[in-house]
Amino acid sequence: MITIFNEHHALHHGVELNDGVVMTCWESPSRAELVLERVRAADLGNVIPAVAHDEAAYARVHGDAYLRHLVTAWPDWCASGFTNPALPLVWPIHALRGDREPRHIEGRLGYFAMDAGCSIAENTWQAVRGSADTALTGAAQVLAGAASAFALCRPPGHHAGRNYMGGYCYLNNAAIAAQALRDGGAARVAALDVDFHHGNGTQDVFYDRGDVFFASLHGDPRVSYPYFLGYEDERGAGPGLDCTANFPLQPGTTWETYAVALQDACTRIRSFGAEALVVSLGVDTFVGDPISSFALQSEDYLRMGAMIARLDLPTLFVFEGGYAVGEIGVNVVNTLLGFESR
Ligand code: Q9C
Ligand code: ZN
Repeated sequence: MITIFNEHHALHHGVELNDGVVMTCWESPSRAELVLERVRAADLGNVIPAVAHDEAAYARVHGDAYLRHLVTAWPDWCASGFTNPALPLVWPIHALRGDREPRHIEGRLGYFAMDAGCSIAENTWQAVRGSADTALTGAAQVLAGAASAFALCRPPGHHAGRNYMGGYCYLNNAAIAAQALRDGGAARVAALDVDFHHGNGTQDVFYDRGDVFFASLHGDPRVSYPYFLGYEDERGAGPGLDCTANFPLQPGTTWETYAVALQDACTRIRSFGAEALVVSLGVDTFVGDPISSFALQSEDYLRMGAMIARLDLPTLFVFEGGYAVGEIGVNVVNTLLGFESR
């Protein structure tokens, strides 16, 4: 399996609120480097650089005003006299006006964000677009006939919606890749999200569409981030009704329980008639993850990969979360090796 990698990912290491204090994010450059190291050690296959894409490819998934915000946030933040990483501090929740984009950068940051997990600094945009380019390069590999590919994206993408960032995610790499597969000729595409956290952004992008199926296995939103999406009764809308499937799972979930839900998700994807598959591959389901609560073991990822392979679809793996850096390489590469063992 070919791996796509963009070295500019390292230009970005954000800050987030942790225990009431601004700290560097769990989502760190070392994550991608450790996965790459394991890809090489396991001889998974060639590693190729991401091909730069035009912003038009991102605009297939994201709104123009949001993309403009991503490009101008840092210069506008500096022009307002600020000097530290940009973070939002006010959000247009419920009864407040969500229909007006403020002009001031301080207001705009909240307008286009779901949380304070996505800081913006001088080189953030370069890393973010490089990550989307990594996914797009992977999609191109699959469209060219590769049975599978691994987009080693960083920063991750599945929490980013059409018009907002959140949870370390700015552009939705998996959604952009799924759309590229559609645009490249696949009539029906499935996005399977196995990150511990619900893929709220991917669900947002495809919720009312009948051509892209979205399935997510994740920590129950009653007790797990992102808290405000990912319930079982979210099934899609309009032409997309029953093209979204959510599998909320409880803290402590082991492979035994997880496998049942994953099999269900795969059955749904098979009956949908997908011609290509994008897997949002987060390994924060690992028992040792510092910010999540499932209990998968490293060997379970071999089984996960093998189960996904049984769908027998051209498959693009897109890297998402996973914060147990000691085991992150083994867990990711085990999934890919399990897939290849089919
Ligand atoms: N203090 C992904 O896995 N914060 N994003 C959790 C930590 C947000 C996770 C609380 C976690 C976002 C791509
Ligand atoms: Zn996650």
